[in-house]
Amino acid sequence: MSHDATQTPELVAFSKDIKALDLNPLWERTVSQQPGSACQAKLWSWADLKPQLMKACELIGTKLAERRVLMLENPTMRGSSFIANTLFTGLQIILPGEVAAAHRHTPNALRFVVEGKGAYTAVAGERAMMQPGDFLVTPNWSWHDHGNIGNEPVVWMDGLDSAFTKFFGATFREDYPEDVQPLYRSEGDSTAAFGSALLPVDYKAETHASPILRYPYERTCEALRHLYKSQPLHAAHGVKLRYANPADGKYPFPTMAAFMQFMPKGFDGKKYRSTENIVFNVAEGTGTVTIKGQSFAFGPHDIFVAPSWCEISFKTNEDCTIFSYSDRAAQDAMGFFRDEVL
Ligand code: GTQ
Repeated sequence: MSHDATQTPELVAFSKDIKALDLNPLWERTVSQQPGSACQAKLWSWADLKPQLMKACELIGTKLAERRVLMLENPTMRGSSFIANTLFTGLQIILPGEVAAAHRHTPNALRFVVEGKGAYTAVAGERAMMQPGDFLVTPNWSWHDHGNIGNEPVVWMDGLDSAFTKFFGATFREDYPEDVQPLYRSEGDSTAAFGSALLPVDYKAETHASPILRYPYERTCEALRHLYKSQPLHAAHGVKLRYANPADGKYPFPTMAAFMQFMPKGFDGKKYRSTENIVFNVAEGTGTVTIKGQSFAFGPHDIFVAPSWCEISFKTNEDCTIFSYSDRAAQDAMGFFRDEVL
């Protein structure tokens, strides 16, 4: 129906009258009923990020900052602290000898290790050393603290679903009474119990998050390399695997999915789009990504965001291994997820 047909003097007067009651006619709806969001595609280069992280180290300690994190904010969402409607992305740096004190919160968090060795995260009584390329899980409401017992700065990317808790009005946080939580499991316990396609015989999931604390980079790369040699490439993704919650085969979080993909040198991928909001972090390799017609050259440790329903395609100059996370878990659970290769 044409807009004009709904603009008779009677209807205009009616619309005006009901406004006083905080009512609006659906036939004048201005909100778009199409996929996609107002968010922008953007790439943050490691060349810009690293110096600012080092500068932050000179200016503030982890005692004062609690977490020394630079938040990557979508230019269309200034002041929100979010990189897309549904996702938070931070870059965290911790210096040798520093501790990021124990706390817990209702948002789930993931870590993707970018650079440096010698840092650990402790989650619910178990410590895991973090190596570059590792993907780590911090289930919601679990106590967590981080520390660096090595001799170089360590940087990782934090992905949180805090946009969800904010949306629902369900954000809670608490400090642990000590800086460092007591450890009551041995390092490697969660890997031994859940990390080999085996489960403890009477295991019943207590949370929706994966019981695996650390998904090591070497094992992920081994799997990708094997499949690259034995199977045809996906036209848009190359070889792409999703990190699984071993307890149910679903996602590591009820909200967020995480992935690693391998695209060989010279890969010229098809365009793809999905309803996911996706954040990428380049583990290895260089190439060009085109998002909604905008091309970005990328290299190791660059971070870029592809908002919902943006066409995305990859071209590589070298073998590329790229981590990503998205809101696909939540969209799948709600039946909203759609995607297509174009
Ligand atoms: O390491 O616990 O980027 O609580 C934002 C909030 C990291 C963390 C962030 C957090 C953390």
